[in-house]
Amino acid sequence: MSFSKDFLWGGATAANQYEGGWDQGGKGVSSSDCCTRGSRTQPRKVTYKTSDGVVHADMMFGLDAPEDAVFGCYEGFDYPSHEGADFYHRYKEDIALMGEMGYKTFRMSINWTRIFPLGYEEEPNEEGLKFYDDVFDECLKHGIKPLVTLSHYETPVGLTNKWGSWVDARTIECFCRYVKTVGERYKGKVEYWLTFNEINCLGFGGWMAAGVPSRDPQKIADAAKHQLIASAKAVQILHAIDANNKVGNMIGYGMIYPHTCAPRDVLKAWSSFNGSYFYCDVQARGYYPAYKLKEYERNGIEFSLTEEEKETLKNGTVDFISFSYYMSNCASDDPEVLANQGGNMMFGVKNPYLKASDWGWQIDPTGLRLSLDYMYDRYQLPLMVVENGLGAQDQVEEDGSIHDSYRIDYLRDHIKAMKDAIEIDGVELWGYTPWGCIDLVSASTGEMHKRYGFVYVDYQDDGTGQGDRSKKDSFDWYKKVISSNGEDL
Ligand code: BGP
Repeated sequence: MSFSKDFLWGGATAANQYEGGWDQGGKGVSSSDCCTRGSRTQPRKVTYKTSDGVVHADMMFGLDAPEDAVFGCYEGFDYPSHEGADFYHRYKEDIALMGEMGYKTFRMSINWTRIFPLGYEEEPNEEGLKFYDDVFDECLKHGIKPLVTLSHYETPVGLTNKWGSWVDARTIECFCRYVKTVGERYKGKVEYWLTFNEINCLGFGGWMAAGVPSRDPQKIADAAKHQLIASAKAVQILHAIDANNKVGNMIGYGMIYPHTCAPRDVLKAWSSFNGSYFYCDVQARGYYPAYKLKEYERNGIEFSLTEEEKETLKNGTVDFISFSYYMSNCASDDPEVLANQGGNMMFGVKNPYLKASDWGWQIDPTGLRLSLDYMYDRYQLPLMVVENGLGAQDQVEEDGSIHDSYRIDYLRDHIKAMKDAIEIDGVELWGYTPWGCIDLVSASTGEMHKRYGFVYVDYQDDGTGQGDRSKKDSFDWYKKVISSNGEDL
């Protein structure tokens, strides 16, 4: 036996890409609502207004908005994540499909702006609270335990427009009010929580991760500090509400190999790794690591913590660690290699031993085993893999069937790798929730045709389609995996 008898098999989604109903039920505007559709070659844009008119700025790398920018959804662009995959109206149908597959857990997020539309109100929006009550009841009816991300790329734009979102310490209090509200409301219904999705994205994707409209390193450091304090407070709030609550963090992770065994490449890989570990170190250990403090000092970043803040971090460490894993990366310190090699997504150079998805994400199941081993060794805490999967273009046959053997192969190999990490290396793994278990909008491109699901959703990039659901071949396969507790792959 490798997977424990109560292993949490399931699937993962996020409100900003799945839920839709972006302006219904009293919901406010969130950071992702202001992002336009992009493509593999065209970055998504964020829209804001200044006295000179509407600006469309690169969501990831080009965003440095002036102080007077007012973010919002302005005309002239389509916003596919406004509709998502319409979970808002179809949650019963979708959760029934998850139940049919035998899910033990369903990772989803609460959209903060459904509860506090501007982010800083004193009183919550009852209609929003009621929606998630219904969703959680539906999950429990099917024997599915919700795994809830408190903030998944959906920061209230009200907070950005008011004071720059997480750059300002007052956002901590707003977030805590939100956490307390949902923690109390869903007591007994939700037991597993995650604080911030891929918190380590803040360094290069401040808008996506936290509604931060700037790339200024000082502002990013301030936002990181405020999020880390908020995360620690959230852990304490949820523990105080219910001793059964288990609160984890969530980081975007993946092995970073040295491109060669040249010591300088090894050093480069090691220091690149610190970028992934920093947030996790604080959330799991309760203090800032030495390498980060040195980096701030070197780069002239102002940073300090009061005694009270230090206590908060110390007393708010997580119960478990969760991460997303799609690919591994390679680091090189050789200028010639860097100049001549195409990278793997955002970092590093291409690994010649690995194949890649159509989006250039290099496929590496062994990297997942190594990631689990590294994480477990570093923190000695239970782990969950809360995102993993293959984004691909699916072909619907004339009879409506979808033969996604490539997806099954990807997932099978990664499940085998998890199994080895448990059986051979002794890692404690609580659960596995493949990403986009039902098709949804891509975070990086804002498109529909990069699909991950076991369930196909008939929406296309141009907004056509009826949103009908149908099962792919991987649906029955995953059902069998769950019913055999990972033995029949
Ligand atoms: C992670 C995010 C998800 C998800 C996933 C896949 O970084 O947490 O929100 O979207 O990546 O990425 P994409 O949608 O760009 O294929």
